Formats: sequence, C-alpha cells, structure tokens
Amino acid sequence: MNMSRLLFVSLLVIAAPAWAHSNLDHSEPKDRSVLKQAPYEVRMWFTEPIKTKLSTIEVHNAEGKQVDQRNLAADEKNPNLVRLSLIPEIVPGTYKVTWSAVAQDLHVSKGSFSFEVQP
Ligand SMILES: [Cu+2]
Repeated sequence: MNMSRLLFVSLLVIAAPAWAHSNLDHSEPKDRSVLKQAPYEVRMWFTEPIKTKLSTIEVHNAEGKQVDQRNLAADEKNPNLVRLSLIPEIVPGTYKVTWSAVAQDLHVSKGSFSFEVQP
C-alpha cells in the first residue's frame, strides 16, 4: 500500500462517523439559563452537521407566540453550529426552544430547552 492510499483509507475511517446521526451537544442560551440581557439569537452546536432546510427550530414565549425570525442557518465557519435570530422585542419572561434536527443520514433527533430573561 503506498502512502497516498494509506492516507485515503485513514481519511475514510476518520470521516465515517460524520454520517452518524446528529445530537445536540450544547446551546447558547443554555438550558434553564437565566439571562440579564435579552439574547438576539439562539445558537446550537450539534455533534454532526444537520440539514437546515429539513430541520426545525422554533422559539416561543410563555404565551405561545413565536419569537424567532425563521432564518435557521449553519454558521459559515462551523458546520456543526446553527444559528436562529430572535425578534428584537425579547421582553423579560421564559422562552422555550423546540427543535427537530435532521442529520446527513436523515435520522431525526428532537428536543427542547428553555431559558429565562430577567427584568
Ligand atoms: Cu443516524
């Protein structure tokens, strides 16, 4: 086996887990966090890139009003990171993020978390 073939096989082994399904690693705001300032976006880091066109992330306030801007997109530099803008009028209260993420292998993972904005 020559070096380039060895390298190729090694890359295949390293790349294989990239097609496993994707789980939420962490988020900003964090689950159950209490914020002194209203966030302008929700960021979620997944274990693998997700298909943003097939995935859904929504943010609702306590009254059930959707307060995100429906502009879910992957970060330009980090494909595992997705961003969702919030409306500018985030007032004190509790907010719930509900998500359904479709991985490259089309497996779906779901969850929700919440955060609070203090007066
Ligand atoms: Cu999978």
